[in-house]
Amino acid sequence: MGFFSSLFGSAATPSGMPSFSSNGIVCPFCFEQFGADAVEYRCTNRQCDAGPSGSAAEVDEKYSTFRGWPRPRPVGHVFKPQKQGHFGGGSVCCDVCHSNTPVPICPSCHSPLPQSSIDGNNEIIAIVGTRGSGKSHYITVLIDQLTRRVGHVMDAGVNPFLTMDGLYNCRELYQETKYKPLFEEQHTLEATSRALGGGDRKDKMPLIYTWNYTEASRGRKKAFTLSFFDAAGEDLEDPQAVATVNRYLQHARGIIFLVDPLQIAGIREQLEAAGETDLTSSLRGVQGTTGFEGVLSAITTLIRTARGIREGDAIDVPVAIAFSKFDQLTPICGAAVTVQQPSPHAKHGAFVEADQQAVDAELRALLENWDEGAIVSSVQSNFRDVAFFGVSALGLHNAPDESGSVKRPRPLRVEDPLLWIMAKNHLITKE
Ligand SMILES: Nc1nc2c(ncn2[C@@H]2O[C@H](COP(=O)(O)OP(=O)(O)OP(=O)(O)O)[C@@H](O)[C@H]2O)c(=O)[nH]1
Ligand SMILES: [Mg+2]
Ligand SMILES: [Zn+2]
Ligand SMILES: [Zn+2]
Repeated sequence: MGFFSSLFGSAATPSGMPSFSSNGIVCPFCFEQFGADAVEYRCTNRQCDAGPSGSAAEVDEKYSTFRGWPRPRPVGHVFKPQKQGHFGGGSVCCDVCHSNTPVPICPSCHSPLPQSSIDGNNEIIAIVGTRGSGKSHYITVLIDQLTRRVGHVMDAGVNPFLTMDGLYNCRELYQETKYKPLFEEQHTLEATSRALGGGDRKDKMPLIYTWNYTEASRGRKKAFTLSFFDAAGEDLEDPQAVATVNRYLQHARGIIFLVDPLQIAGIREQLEAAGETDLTSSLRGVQGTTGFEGVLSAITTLIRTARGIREGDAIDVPVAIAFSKFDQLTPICGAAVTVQQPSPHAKHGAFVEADQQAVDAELRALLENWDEGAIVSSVQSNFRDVAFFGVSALGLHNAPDESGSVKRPRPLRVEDPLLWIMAKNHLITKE
């Protein structure tokens, strides 16, 4: 419960003040947790010479390692504030050049911290799933929807986080690694690289946005950080590598578990019986994967260990089980009407519970029909709060051809799982 109380705790903190709740701050880059007084700063003054005169500029080993740079680079003098507990650009001065525009950074990875994270308002939504389940395409299309449509119609500003010194620029990162290949070149994205192994890891850099909104009840301006980390399915299937995403899961406010319906035997049989034989293009990397059950158990074990929740006790993090590539299921889910309709939530400016319940009921019924009801029970036996969703990143009649070409994505309901988690955490209203 300490987890959720941190959210409410910070909501009660006067805006602009750091939250000193015992849970402290979670870095949206490395997901390490620390107290507000541990925040360090980086001087942004290019003339600032941190070393003894004539010596080389200070290299940042921590940040270079985090970014996977082959050689450590100087990116500005790092210091701890002299007077603990002072926040905001104006109140902290560089101990060398006395410049008063330093940026707050994470003590663990030296990444710049958005103000909303320093305020303790971090919303880490973990997006997990087996290899090839569609995580990268989903994140790409979800971010496009959030920044272009959903935020706007919900009266929220969804802004990519960037630093003035250009060290981190979420907009560019998203454009280069996600938007350009999928929306402009109209080609499927490559399988995500593993977390370990060094090198330039642009596709493993979390994409960080701030969601700025006005609190409905009190009219106050508020903001929280949304951090999207595109894990590799491979990492989630390998018990050794899964530790690297451990912290990410540990601090998640909610989990979006993408399930590739084509990886589920009962569904494949239905599709084959319906005469759908060409499923190959959406099945990249499926051979030899651990499958839904394996990843589910790896993730539940991690969360249990990290949060000290005993086997048998339900985990209280909301879990959205989202069937990806739902476009492929049209031939076999004739009875499901709601899930095929456009998402109503954003238009209403609130989360429409009736719609979510209808979708959830449809999907549970479909799973029963397809003899896959065991999926429902296995998720429910571990998590208290489970809802089923159907999403499509690419949209109807847009499955990639053999060369991986697609048309511009026309997504279906990609925002629903995220909005459900946000509503669960009282960040948007329900109706
Ligand atoms: N029909 C259809 N196919 C999709 C959709 N999204 C993804 N795919 C297909 O599924 C493949 C895998 O998707 P990715 O997003 O790369 O999967 P991933 O979960 O990121 O995979 P890893 O990075 O290996 O863990 C893509 O190359 C597409 O062929 C969708 O909405 N509809
Ligand atoms: Mg991927
Ligand atoms: Zn960090
Ligand atoms: Zn300085």
